[in-house]
Amino acid sequence: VVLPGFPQGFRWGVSTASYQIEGAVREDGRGPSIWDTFTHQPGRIKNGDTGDVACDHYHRWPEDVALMADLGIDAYRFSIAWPRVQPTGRGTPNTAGLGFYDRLVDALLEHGIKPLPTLLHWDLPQALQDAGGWMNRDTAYHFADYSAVVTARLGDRVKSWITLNEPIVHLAYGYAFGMHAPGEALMFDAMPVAHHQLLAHGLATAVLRGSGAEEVLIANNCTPVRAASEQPEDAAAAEIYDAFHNRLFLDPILLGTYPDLSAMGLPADPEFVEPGDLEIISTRIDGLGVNYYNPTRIAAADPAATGLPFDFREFEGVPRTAFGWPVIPEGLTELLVGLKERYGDALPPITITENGCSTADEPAAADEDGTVGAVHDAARIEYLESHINALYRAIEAGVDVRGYLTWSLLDNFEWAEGYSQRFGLVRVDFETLRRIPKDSYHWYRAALAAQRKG
Ligand code: GCO
Repeated sequence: VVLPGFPQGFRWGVSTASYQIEGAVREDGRGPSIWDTFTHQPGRIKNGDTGDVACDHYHRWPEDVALMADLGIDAYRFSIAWPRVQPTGRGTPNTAGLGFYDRLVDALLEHGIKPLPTLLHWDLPQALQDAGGWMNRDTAYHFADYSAVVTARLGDRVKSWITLNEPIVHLAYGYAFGMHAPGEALMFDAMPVAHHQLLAHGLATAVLRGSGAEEVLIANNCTPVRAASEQPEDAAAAEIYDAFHNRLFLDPILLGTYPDLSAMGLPADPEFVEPGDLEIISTRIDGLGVNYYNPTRIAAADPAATGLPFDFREFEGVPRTAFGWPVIPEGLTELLVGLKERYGDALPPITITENGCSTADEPAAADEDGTVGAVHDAARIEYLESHINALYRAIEAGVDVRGYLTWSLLDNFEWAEGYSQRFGLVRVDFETLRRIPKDSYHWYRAALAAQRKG
């Protein structure tokens, strides 16, 4: 394995999310989430897949922790299912649900793996959705209360927290365009969803810190935006998209201001932003979680025709993942260096909280040495190696990056794609739920061992 030597203390790990792996959706008092509702609506998810069983991690977690221990990671990012902790999103905590995460945290610590929980990776309790979900400002306050409940139980052992996962994707896919739960297609009338998630993040940051957290992060999906041509219209459209995708969830937190989104119909002073909100939202964070998959290429569009002031264009002549996503590792260097240029001293240390790819791998019938069932996911190894190298170049260029967590430990429920896109270092046979470490697992293990040797 040829990787450069990363700084001492750099954290290596893997990421997962509750609804994507846990299954056991009706056990131990868990309430329904918006993803339970959505996946059971006909036509929403490829092949009619649901997260009812997923990887059955809720029962098989000891095996999964053993896989992580053997992998030799420093940190594990998982998410806590709010409806396990508060089945209706508010009120008395469900101790059985909390107990699951309690045991998981203990097992991780026993193996020297630092737990890095995300408080919400999209699986909002359905009862809160029934009251408007993230369109309703109250959800932000419920989230702060939920954060207090979780830290009261885990905060003695968990010192690093991530508030929300990818508020931009939840806004866009969940509320504006409707391909994710809750399946709303409000277009830019969905903008309160951005603000209320940001408010929730700020309120929870204060709660977490008040109860002894040493590190609070948010995990944002970030993409470097490239204009499709040198035409000024395309450059302007790329600026708008950058403001929407990246700056909408970074400027308020890091600078205490909203970017100009007038081109997307957001007034300069929307009524849902109340006095004092931006101070709460810009509560200092200790780290920025960056989820990176690929850059985005944007051309101008006529909003009258498409409803959008930008249009997505494919990158040409680049390799693609099984999902069809372009593989452009230098986009990661570009992104991180760009963040540093834009935010300067306001940029906290970065952790890559997701990066990975789907591959169409199948277990091999039999290898020459007689091994049966190995999974030769060479494309994933190449993806990881090139992106980790790109990350290193950003560090060399002076960006403060403290960790890299790959998406994902296991093949899992990939949202609207169901089980058809496999992102795991470990293959999951969704018939038998058997785990099979892929070649990339063995590669990552060797890479981490080499880092430890220095
Ligand atoms: C996220 C991501 C993950 C996905 C991964 C591959 O929001 O954090 O959507 O949950 O599985 O990004 O698409």
